[in-house]
Amino acid sequence: MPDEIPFSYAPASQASSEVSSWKILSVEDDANYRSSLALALETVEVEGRPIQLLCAKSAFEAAKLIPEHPDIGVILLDVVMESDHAGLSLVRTIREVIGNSLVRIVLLTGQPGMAPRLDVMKEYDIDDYLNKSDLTHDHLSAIITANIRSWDRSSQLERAKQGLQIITEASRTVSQARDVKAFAQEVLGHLARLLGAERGDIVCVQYATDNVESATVLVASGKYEAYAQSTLDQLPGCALKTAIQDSLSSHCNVFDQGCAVMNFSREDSANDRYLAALKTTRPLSAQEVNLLEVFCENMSTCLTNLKLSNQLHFLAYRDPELDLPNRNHFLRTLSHVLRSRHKNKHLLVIELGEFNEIGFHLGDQFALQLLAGVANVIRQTVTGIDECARIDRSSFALLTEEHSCCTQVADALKRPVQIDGGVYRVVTYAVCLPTQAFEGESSAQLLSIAEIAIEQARENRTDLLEVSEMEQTPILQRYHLLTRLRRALDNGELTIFLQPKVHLESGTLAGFEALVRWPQPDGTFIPPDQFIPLAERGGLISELDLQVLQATLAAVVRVKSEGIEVPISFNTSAMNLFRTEHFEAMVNMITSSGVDPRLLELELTESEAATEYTQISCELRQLLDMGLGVSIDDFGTGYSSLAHITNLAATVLKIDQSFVAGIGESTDAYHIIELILRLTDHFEFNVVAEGIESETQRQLLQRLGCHLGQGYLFAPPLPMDAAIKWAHAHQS
Ligand code: G
Ligand code: G
Ligand code: MN
Repeated sequence: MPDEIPFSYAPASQASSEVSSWKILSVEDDANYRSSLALALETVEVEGRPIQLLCAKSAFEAAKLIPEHPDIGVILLDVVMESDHAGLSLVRTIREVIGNSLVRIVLLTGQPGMAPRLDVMKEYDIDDYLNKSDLTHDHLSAIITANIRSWDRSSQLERAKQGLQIITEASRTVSQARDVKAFAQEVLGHLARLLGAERGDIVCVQYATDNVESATVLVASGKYEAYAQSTLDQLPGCALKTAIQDSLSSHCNVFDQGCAVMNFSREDSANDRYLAALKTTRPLSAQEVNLLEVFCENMSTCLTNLKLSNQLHFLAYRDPELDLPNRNHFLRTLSHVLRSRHKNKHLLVIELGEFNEIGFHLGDQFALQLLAGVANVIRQTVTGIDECARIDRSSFALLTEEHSCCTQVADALKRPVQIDGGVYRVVTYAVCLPTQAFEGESSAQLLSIAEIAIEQARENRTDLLEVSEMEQTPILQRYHLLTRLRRALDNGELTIFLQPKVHLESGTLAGFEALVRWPQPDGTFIPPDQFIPLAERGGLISELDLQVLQATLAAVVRVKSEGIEVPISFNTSAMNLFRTEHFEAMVNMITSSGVDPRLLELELTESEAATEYTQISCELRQLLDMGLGVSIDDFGTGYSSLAHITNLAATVLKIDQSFVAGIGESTDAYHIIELILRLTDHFEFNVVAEGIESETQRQLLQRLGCHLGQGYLFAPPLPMDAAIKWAHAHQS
């Protein structure tokens, strides 16, 4: 529903003046049929715009074309081409490997009366079908129109969503900036991303209301980069300078063709004011202007908050958005209680569900109002409480004497919440712990136990989870595992195993992958899939990955001293690369080790958090420039599809084990691997197949042109000495 989006999107005709065409792709191996299709589409118009027909003669040709034309709206797909399965395999490739979930797929069936089964349409995410013999102009036109309209609508929504996501993210990172300059630097990056560029021609200007002539460029990027710290006067005369001057005299935002000037200062703010101005080579669309206005509004709020937090020391203990005590304050109160004789209290933590989603769809402001509504319900239900604190973006904590208060709050939140604009139903999760049962834990520990329990409550959709049976809850087990992992990291107990990567033809050594192992006193190992996700959630993943890197560097040195010179790869959770501190620590560690960077490769593994890989392109490029290899793990699953990585700085793709496992069994898996290999060739990636377990798999992969692999067929991950022995026996 468009009305629910916090800004309206403009119809395409308004967005730009020229009449562009809709792109449709026909995938069809029958030349006659292709030309009759072209003829039939010649006169079709949708919303006054003509159709541009692209053609592919095979599934492979199509798979190559689609990533190059992300604006294809509809694909007319013949089912039977190179093989009986070519059409359906291509659908999976489009959705999973190329990662295009928006394009509408219309299946063309050969025989009259042969509709594809409903379950097939659903499984393969196919939108419609058309009988080849039934190609009347009217029928075709109706199907094309309906599908183009629905694609147009969903891609506009998608763009709006991505824009809002960037804005939400911007508010988050910008709020962390400690001074105005860091703030402005963040703004540059976010603005560029909002307009879909890596870097933009952007300036941030600081001025004083009573002395506009004093305006100076605070930070700048793109072709204005050289003017950082200059006065505005020194900027050469250009359309952007004129637009900035317009804005300075009118105090308004200016959007004129390719120029946008956004004034971040509020009417009531102090004499210091800030604006950002950018210039694009093309006219801004109505939708972009809308987004920029929302961005400006948000940044103004952030700027106000930044100034406030700089000025007011007590903000350290107060949540400025809801004007409630914050996490720090609550921790102080909690440790007070734990140390006093009145420890017989109940800790209640409450989370508002889907807070981020509400923010994306209905705006941060609305989400915040709902949150405030929830806080009001809590405070009205529980009287005489010490405090109700906002301990995280979407959660509250409080302490009560009476256990019955906890159930009362949970019950009260089942009723709609009243906020300014009306009443709304909310989903909340709550956790209640008797503080007495957790003697010996610190306040921070107790609060993290409650927060891990909240995750449990969210998973099970429990509105009130009672945590009392200490030893038995999986929550506590996870918590204790996390504590042990912390200790294992402190004591340097983690080690690595090395799994060989081989040349498939000869079976000789091509490299190693370092895989973390956590040894236990009884000689067993806790497998990484049990503690990596925990480390990611528990804030230990950066430390863990750095220790593994340190061990990998040592392994390179050791292996080299044995006369073996092959690269060793180390895994890094994608979420780590989003953190500057981690990235810098990683680069420092590599540089100061003196190890030849060409003997190192970073394997980027999918994190729990959904990530926008393009945001880390810069970091990956820097590693490549240093000489490291960069490889994308588990390709074809989750977020690592072509849509996310074609523009990414990487050298290697690792085909996920699940595809390799299916290769001998399903034609589908075979075709997908074939397509991945031909596509990666096209995009110049090297490919390593993971999880090769049988000779058949190895031969099929080789036949498809895959040269490198890894798996139990050759060797499992091995301890250092065994790996060196293996290497000597399999040297090229
Ligand atoms: O070995 P295996 O069970 O060894 O590994 C399971 C998963 O854990 C793999 O997906 C692998 O990518 C991941 N993994 C292994 N070692 C590390 C590491 O050092 N850091 C990170 N982030 N992930 C790792
Ligand atoms: O996701 P990543 O590629 O980093 O993980 C490698 C994982 O695959 C590790 O858990 C490793 O132990 C495991 N592994 C390596 N070779 C094989 C294999 O041939 N078969 C299976 N099932 N797992 C494998
Ligand atoms: Mn890996």
